[in-house]
Amino acid sequence: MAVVQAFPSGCAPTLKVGYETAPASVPVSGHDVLAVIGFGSHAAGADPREVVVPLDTLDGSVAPREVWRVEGEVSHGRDGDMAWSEGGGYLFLSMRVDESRHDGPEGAADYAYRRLLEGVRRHDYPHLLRAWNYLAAINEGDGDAERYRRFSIGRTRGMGAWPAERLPAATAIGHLVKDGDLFVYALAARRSAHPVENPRQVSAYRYPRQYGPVPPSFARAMRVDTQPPTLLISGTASVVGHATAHVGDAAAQSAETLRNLDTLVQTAGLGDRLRGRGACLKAYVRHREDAPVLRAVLDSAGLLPEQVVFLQGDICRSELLLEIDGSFSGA
Ligand code: 3EB
Repeated sequence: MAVVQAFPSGCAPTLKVGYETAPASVPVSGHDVLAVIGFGSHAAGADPREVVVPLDTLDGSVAPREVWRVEGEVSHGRDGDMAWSEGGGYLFLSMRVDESRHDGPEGAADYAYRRLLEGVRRHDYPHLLRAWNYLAAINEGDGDAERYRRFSIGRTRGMGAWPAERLPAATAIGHLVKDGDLFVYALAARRSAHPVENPRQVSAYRYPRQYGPVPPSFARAMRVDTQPPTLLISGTASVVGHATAHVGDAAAQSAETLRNLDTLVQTAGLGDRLRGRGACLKAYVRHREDAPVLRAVLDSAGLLPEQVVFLQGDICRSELLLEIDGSFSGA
């Protein structure tokens, strides 16, 4: 008789992500919970697995929590200012950095990424899959003084000699808390995954000089060979080649963003487009009034309302009106 294996050989361990609706006051429960991401202005609880990102929903509703579950027992704790949780082949790390103690976004990002890389090494999860970054006033400052660019420089410096072909998928979004902290959290794994680039776009780590002194350190997506596979999708916007497409036109930016998402799903070999089943997305919208047009585009693509959380946030290029990130499992 065949031995029952926890995972078929050649597969990555189970990773589940989904939105769960429960009041913020209800603590995280379940030994299989690796991470819980809440959105809003409430404080995070004492559990090191919990992060609360200071972004509000566009309609004033309470955002559902994004819950990451693994197969197996999760242990968790804190190492100074970094929270960690690990189990089932995955590691989650999170930090909240006061920029004023690091001389601004550049120093704060440098510090945060040094700490994250220390964490992945110490816990021995060498494969960085996904990183999320939320910082205040992301578009403040002109040209290379823009806070996003300063953040990006610091991130690259903090990552040191990390090779481009091993960069994680990422998100960088502006939150609206004046002088608020830099929030950084990341998912790493024991087993390697596959970076996916978008053939419609120049890889971000090869962006030309006009977008800043150093190109941003991220992959467009990461395919994890769970069964079925999981695609961790970076912040995706109306960028074609390296240029912003459809400046000032939220409807056209929405459609272009969806084309980019569909292309990532196809390129990763997960089907011909991003369909409702298996999607868990966050839609970041700069101007509240642009939310309905984006929602209409996502609806017509077959995405279900409960699979998309709409958040008010600023995008890292000031001409970008909206951005979508998340995960997709299927095929
Ligand atoms: C773009 O496509 C939009 O700096 O981590 C998207 C996702 C963007 C992640 C990052 C930036 C980042 O260039 C910007």
